[in-house]
Amino acid sequence: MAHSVPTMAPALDVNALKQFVDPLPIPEIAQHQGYRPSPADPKLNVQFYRIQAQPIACKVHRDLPPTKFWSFGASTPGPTFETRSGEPLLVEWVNALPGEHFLPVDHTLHGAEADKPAVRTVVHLHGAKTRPESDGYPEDWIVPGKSSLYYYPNQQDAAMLWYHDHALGINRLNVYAGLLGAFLIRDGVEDALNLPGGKYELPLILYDRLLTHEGQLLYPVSPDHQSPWVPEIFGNAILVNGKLFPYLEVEPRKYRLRVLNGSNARFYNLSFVDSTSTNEVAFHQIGTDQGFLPAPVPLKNLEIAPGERADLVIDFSDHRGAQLALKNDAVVVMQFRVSPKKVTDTSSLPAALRPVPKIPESQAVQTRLLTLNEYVNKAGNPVLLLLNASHWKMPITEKPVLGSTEVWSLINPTNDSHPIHLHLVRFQILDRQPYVPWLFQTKQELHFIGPPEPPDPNEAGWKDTVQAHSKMVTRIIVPFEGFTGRYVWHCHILEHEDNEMMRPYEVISPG
Ligand SMILES: [Cu+2]
Repeated sequence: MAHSVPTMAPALDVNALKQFVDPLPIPEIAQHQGYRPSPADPKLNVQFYRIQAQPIACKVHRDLPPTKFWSFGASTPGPTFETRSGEPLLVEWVNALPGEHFLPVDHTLHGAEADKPAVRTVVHLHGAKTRPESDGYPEDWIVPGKSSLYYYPNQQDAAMLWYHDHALGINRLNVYAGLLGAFLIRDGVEDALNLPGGKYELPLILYDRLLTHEGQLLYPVSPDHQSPWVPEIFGNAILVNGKLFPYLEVEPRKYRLRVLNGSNARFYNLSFVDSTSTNEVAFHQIGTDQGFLPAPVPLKNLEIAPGERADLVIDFSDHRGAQLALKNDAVVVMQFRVSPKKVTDTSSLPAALRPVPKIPESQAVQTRLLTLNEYVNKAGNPVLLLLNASHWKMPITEKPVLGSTEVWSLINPTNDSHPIHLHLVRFQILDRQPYVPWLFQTKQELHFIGPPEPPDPNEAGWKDTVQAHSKMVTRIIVPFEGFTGRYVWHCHILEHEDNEMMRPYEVISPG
């Protein structure tokens, strides 16, 4: 990234900390508190959960004092929901936070003006097919002392979703504070695959944070006191399930790792390295944002952008007694300690997972050309980001018809890759093609300078977030299924999203 990020206070030298002294925490499974009538069918009772956003303090490393966070429940990440496709549930999302924010609110950003309450929350279940009133529309925020009751039908394929704050203008601060957690949907297709399960299936929720010498969260500010917003943030500490440099004792057998990039802005390039041989260990990706790929994809490294998920299977059986490091490029993130004792592994890595039929392009009734825009000041620093040169408050321009399929061409003239997420729907990536940005900016001409590149094999499944690369046109094909109403699409770099790189869209009824 080209932009330098100024900081307020001296940051901790994380490399001075001892590595691998804390075991990897596994977030607890969310427990329901009885049953309530379903809003879809009052004769039917569904599981009811109550999850509270609250301040906590917890240790990210043995040798640091407890860090202040905001979390859903007693830990951050919050509890993991475990549910099955077709089993609906209700969640009462409670805001039990204090009245003041502990991170720097920028009152010049849309929705975060000085007359708005400083602390606001609204929860979005990323990847869920829900009605608009339960989707966490960024303006549907609530203040401390209030709660919202959200209904999740879970009428969708097995996948790892995640819940996080989505409040307009302060979403980046609330997620950074710790308001996120995982949500697993399971189904019969998954059951039949005999993948590693139980204690052999683990979430790996990655996010980076900037820590001070006192081990507290630091959110950097710009030199402009009126507008502290910064275009991106990169932490000195990469946490896994909330710990810095954790270790995990594993058996020499297959494990299933559910990876989520929950960072505000950091893209990861992950690999597993055997400390004795320094060789990168091969693994398989079996699923993406919206569930299983057609077949396992062998990988040596995984590129994952903010908001994306990857379902991995790694086999430690050839590494008895060894230590493997999970690395982001050259940086160590965590350690796997493989026990020397031989074990029997009855789980499978099937050659075929499920069919993912390619949507023919001819099915699309409309193609939308949508630009990703970055505006810089005289010093060359970004000050605003937009989608299709439109602000949040401008009238809705994207109104797909329920049941129809569209192609969205994401035209990216900026120097950054932007992970673009659409609420409600799942989609497939058609291709990415390099083009000449100035010809499009001046004459609206799409002049391509290379062939269209198909998605990588590990992206060729159902997605809800796509990396729209710099100087490329990224085309996705989207069936608009589920519900009518107002949703959003946005960049999942949270600093971008909070500074207008988000737009409403509306699914309308046919005829
Ligand atoms: Cu962006």
